[in-house]
Amino acid sequence: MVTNVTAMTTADYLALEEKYGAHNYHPIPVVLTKGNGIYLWDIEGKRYVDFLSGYSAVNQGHCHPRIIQALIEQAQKLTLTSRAFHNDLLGEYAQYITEYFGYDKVLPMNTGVEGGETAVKLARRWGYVNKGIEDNKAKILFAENNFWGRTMSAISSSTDPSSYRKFGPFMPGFELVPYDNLEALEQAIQDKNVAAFMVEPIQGEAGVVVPADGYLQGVRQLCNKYNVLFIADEIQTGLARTGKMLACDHEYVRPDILILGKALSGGVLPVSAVLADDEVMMNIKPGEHGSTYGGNPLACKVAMVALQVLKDENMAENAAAMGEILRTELQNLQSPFITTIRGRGLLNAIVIKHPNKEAAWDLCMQLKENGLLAKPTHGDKIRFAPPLIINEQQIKEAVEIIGRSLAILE
Ligand code: IF1
Repeated sequence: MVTNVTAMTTADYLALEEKYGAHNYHPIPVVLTKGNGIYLWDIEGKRYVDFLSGYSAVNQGHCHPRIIQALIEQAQKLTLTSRAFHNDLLGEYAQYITEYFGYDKVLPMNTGVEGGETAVKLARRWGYVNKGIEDNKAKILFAENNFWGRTMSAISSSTDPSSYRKFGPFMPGFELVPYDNLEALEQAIQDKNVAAFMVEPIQGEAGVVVPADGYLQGVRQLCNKYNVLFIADEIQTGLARTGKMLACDHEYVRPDILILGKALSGGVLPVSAVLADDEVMMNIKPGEHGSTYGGNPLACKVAMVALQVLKDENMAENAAAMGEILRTELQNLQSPFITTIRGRGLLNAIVIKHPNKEAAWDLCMQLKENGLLAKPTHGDKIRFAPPLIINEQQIKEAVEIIGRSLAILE
């Protein structure tokens, strides 16, 4: 047992995790102990600008006072009943979130990947009941380089070997099409056994890949034409992150099934939601789907406040404006090592070009030294996604840190 916690160093914390925790991550070696707004503090008291936002779970900023207040108040009253009984917040929450996004019904889950699983089940069921697909023949289409989590279903649709390798056998009935390619989608979607196309409006894990203008409109039209459900995975792109409440809003497109997670709780606890109209949702009857924690009163209360805060503080508008400034300021650095700056709102990535394969990691280490936290992905990309409450002054300070840190690549 650790007795003298105050004396522990960063190295001690790393060693403890390494010894007793599974090695399924390779984190930046910083041990965080406090968060507030756009800032994080490590155990040595050093402050950092958070440019990851818990992979877009803390859009509202760390420990947002209204969200934490709701959490504390509800935690002292009632946290979980299971769905064996009713609780006095689920109905209110269901009304709130369905009116907020304009769908008939919500199905509450916890993690993002459970939201994806739920959407796939809803789509298969709709395929059999409504579209008349022969039993067990339903297909779901996914885009290449998708990411929607780590369950067996999610990795069964993955094209990333580090996600699926040596975890087979895989879920049948999943097919892939290239992302941002409407011709290929039209080819695949004509198959009468296709129930749904599940897609991220901007691919997150793939490295913030923004499709061509008109792609989402095109997806919507093809889904209409061939009677296929459009499932939007907005777990990472939704909730104001890209400068609109939903990334689909950029193209005025309404998916048939909308999956939300991450910032739905402002980073406080896992809360996900699947939204759809009755034609899709009412096919699932009592006993056919659920979760112990899904729809718990603590999650319902926190999610309502987390959503309200996004609107009250105009976070979508701020993300749009600050994203423009961030990308412009990054351009102005004129770094020879940054080949691409892309993104929408405050979901952005840069691509590093450097003879050293470790350059993106080295840059992130230097960013940490200089007080900014970001994480490389796929070797050469770095995601820049600060909380949506960041202001212009803070963006400029962050870019100053980035500019200064780039010097280590020279
Ligand atoms: C990890 C990235 C982000 C997601 C989309 C569903 C889920 C996710 C579009 C599942 C999760 C995560 C999980 C996290 C890394 C991460 C990520 F690096 F992979 F790309 F966000 F940037 N759909 N994304 O992005 O949600 O079940 O995790 O709640 O460590 O696996 P979850």
